[in-house]
Order: sequence, then structure tokens, then C-alpha cells
Amino acid sequence: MTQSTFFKRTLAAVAAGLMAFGAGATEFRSADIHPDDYPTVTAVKFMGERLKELSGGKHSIKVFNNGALGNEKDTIEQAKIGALQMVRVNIAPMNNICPETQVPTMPFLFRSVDHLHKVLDGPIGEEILKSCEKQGFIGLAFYDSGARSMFTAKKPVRSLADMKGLKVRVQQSDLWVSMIEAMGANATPMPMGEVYTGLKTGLIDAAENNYPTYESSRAFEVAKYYTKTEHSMAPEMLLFSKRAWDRLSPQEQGWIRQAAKESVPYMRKQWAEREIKSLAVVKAGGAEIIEVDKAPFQAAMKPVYDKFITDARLKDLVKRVQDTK
Ligand code: BDP
Repeated sequence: MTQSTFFKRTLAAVAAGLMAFGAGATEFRSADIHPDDYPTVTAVKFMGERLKELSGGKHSIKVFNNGALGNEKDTIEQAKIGALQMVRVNIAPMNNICPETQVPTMPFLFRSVDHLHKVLDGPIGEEILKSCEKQGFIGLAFYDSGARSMFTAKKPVRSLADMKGLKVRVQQSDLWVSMIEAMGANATPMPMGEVYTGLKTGLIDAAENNYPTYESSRAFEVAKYYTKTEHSMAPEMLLFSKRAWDRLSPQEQGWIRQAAKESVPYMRKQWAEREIKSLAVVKAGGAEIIEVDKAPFQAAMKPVYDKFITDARLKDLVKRVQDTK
């Protein structure tokens, strides 16, 4: 998106945001880059229904999906200034804003989905959500995003050595750039919406994601080699604009928190089903799923921990995650 388009969109969003509040309307606007049937979108819709019930019809949520309000970085900015009340984004574009969000993004940190759930559902998850408050965001919940793996257009990755020199798209986060560089590749940060064309035109050689996004973005049509590196389980985040939040009563805030929490198990169920479905779709579409020895990838990640997990607070968080049984 050009800068001027960004500013136009932001202005339009500010105007709409103010109107919604000024007119006493109580429909919160929430952004998502994913299509209608994607589990993050259906979960926020579910949350909206619960919020309607809890608030006796006073509040609801309208999801602007398919990137209608811009890419994740843009919508995070809009939420920060209060032009938009909610965003559902991956945790990655929050990494540069709120350092604690780097922790669940760290490569090969979680041993399993159960381990991830235990951590995020407990005090560590709460602490990380809360840590975004000083940056202008109320962290409402984490959603599942499975494990992210590498996919390439021209030649398959069968070992760490095959990563050498590849141009890999990453999310807009310094930590992600570092992770990919530590694998020996070149990282190109760009929004999700540009990945398909980037792969097709050869601007990039590779990208990485979970099965559902590999499928829904149709990236499997232009990058058919999917190598199961499973290098990060970076979860999704649901954030509320603190500016908008501060205008609500404690009771209203309570309804929103409750509805968000209730949408988590709903999301997890949808997610588990979607992962299976997406894998079947990409396989039928010609994707080759490649098993790989993950140990060399994991070993290569040491410099990333050294560079990003620097202060005592982050070190302690990582240790507590590792110690969670
Ligand atoms: C998907 C996340 C989405 C990110 C996208 C990406 O659900 O929030 O924008 O990855 O790679 O898995 O940008």
C-alpha cells in the first residue's frame, strides 16, 4: 500500500470510528486479513454474538475481513489511535511494539500444542497480554495458529543447507528477519497480501506459514514444496484499542473480556478441523509435504535467542515457558 493510500484509509477509519462512538452506536469494528470462513474470523464473530447476549443487545462486533482496513501493521496503528476498536493479528507484527510478545514467537520454544495452551492459558499468557497495555493495547486473548513451516517455489528445502541464499518473505518483525537469516537465507518483510504475487513473479523464493494460510492464500499453487520445519508456533492475538477501552464502563469491559475468553475454545475446535481440511486441499492441489530433520534448524536458532532474549525479564519468561510441564 502506498503511504497516501494508507493515510486516506486511516483518515476514513478515524472518521468512521468517531462516528460510531459519537452516534452512540455500539458496534465495535474489528479487522482481520483472513477470509470469511477462516477460524480467526469465525471466532471473532462468535465473540460478537456472545457480547450481544451478555450486554443485552447493547454491543456487537462487525468484522472487516480480507484486509479491508489494511494490512496488519496498518490496522495495529489504527487501533493504537482509537480509530478502530479491535484487531485480530498474528503476534509477529506486535514483536517490535511490545517486547514480551517475542517470547511465544521464539523458534522451537513450544514442545506441543498442549504445552502452548498450558502456557498461554496460564499466568505467563496473562502477563504477555497485559504487557501490551502500556503501548495502547488491551490484550484480550490468544488464538491458535498451529506451527509455521517453510514453502518454496522453485526447489524443495530438504535440509538446512538448502535454505542458503533463498529470498524468504517474513512478517513485519525484526525477530523474524533474524530467524530467517540465522537459517542462512535472506529475509524480506512484507504484508501477507503480497505473498502470492511475490512468489509468482519470483520477487521471493519462499515464505512460511501454517497449513490453513498456505491453503487460503493459494500460495500452494505457486510454491508447491512445503517443508515441515515447524520452526515457530507464533500464536494469533486479539487486541482492543486502549483508547476505546478507556471510554467503556468496567461492566462493559467485563463483557468484552468474557466474550473474548469464551471464543477461545470455539476457535481451537475450528482450528483443529481446519488444519486437517487445509492439508487435504493443498495435497490435492499438488503440494508436496516434505519431512525434514529439524535438529539443525533448531541448533541454528541460538544466535536469535542471544540477540532478542537479552534482559532478565525476557530470560525469565522463556525459562518459565520451558519449565511449564
Ligand atoms: C497467518 C496469520 C496472519 C498473518 C499471516 C502472515 O493468521 O495473522 O498475517 O500468517 O504470515 O498465519 O502474515
